[in-house]
Amino acid sequence: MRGKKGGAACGDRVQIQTVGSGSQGVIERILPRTALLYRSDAYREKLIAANITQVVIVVAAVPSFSEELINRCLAAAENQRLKLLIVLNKADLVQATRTAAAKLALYSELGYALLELSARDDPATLLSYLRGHLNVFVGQSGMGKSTIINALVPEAKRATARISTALDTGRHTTTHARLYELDEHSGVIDSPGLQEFGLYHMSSEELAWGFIEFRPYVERCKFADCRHIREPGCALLDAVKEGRVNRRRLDFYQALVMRSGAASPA
Ligand SMILES: Nc1nc2c(ncn2[C@@H]2O[C@H](COP(=O)(O)OP(=O)(O)OP(=O)(O)O)[C@@H](O)[C@H]2O)c(=O)[nH]1
Ligand SMILES: [Mg+2]
Ligand SMILES: [Zn+2]
Repeated sequence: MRGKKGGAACGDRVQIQTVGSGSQGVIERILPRTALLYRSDAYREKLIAANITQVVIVVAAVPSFSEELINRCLAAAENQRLKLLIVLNKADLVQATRTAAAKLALYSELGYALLELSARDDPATLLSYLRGHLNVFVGQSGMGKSTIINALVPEAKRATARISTALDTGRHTTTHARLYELDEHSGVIDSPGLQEFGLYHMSSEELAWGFIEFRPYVERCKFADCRHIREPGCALLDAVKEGRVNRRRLDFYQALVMRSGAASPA
């Protein structure tokens, strides 16, 4: 990258100028992106991947996964108009997977594709979901993102590592995102395990949009700038009370709005 370092994300298309014998080059310009998945806190943004069309959230029963992180990924991806797929990996751990699957049932009820598999036996079932997309695999450390990618793309030879059972976490084995082609029209990006998925850059309006089942209700609230916390005439709060929207999702949304200090719509 010429000048200031950084700025490009895995999946970016760039214009380069070759230097010397032509075996090296400098990035002159990042071409316009169709999508950008990134996270942020109050101080900075961290790019995850660019130009992707589908986000594959990889979870597993062991180590235990954070449902809050799933909701954050969903909200970010929805706001980039990306397709989503949730993969429950390590299905060979039968007992633990059953409990995890029960938790995830909510997301398939919402309409998200949910696929149970084991990277150890048959990740090929995943291929049909990935074709035709530039996919980015995201999730906590130790869920098996790199193991699945190795099974799909043997040349990838991504490092993988045993999880820490003492800490119930992965070991942050993958340190850099990398793109692998599946065929001419499809690719997968392996990315480092996420501990957090800050959404500081999203307004409360965008956050609410990121919860797909809220959409029919939020436009019926009495106040146009309703943040759906405890405002009178809030159609979303009514929908939750009447059991038409799952309370767990409202809780995740409200925690996000409060914690990220999300701005009210202008
Ligand atoms: N039992 C079982 N273990 C698996 C499966 N997939 C992956 N693992 C194991 O889970 C551990 C973590 O796998 P990784 O592929 O390194 O996980 P990751 O998501 O890439 O982790 P980071 O790179 O740290 O984000 C390794 O010991 C894998 O062998 C699976 O389907 N079943
Ligand atoms: Mg990895
Ligand atoms: Zn409302």
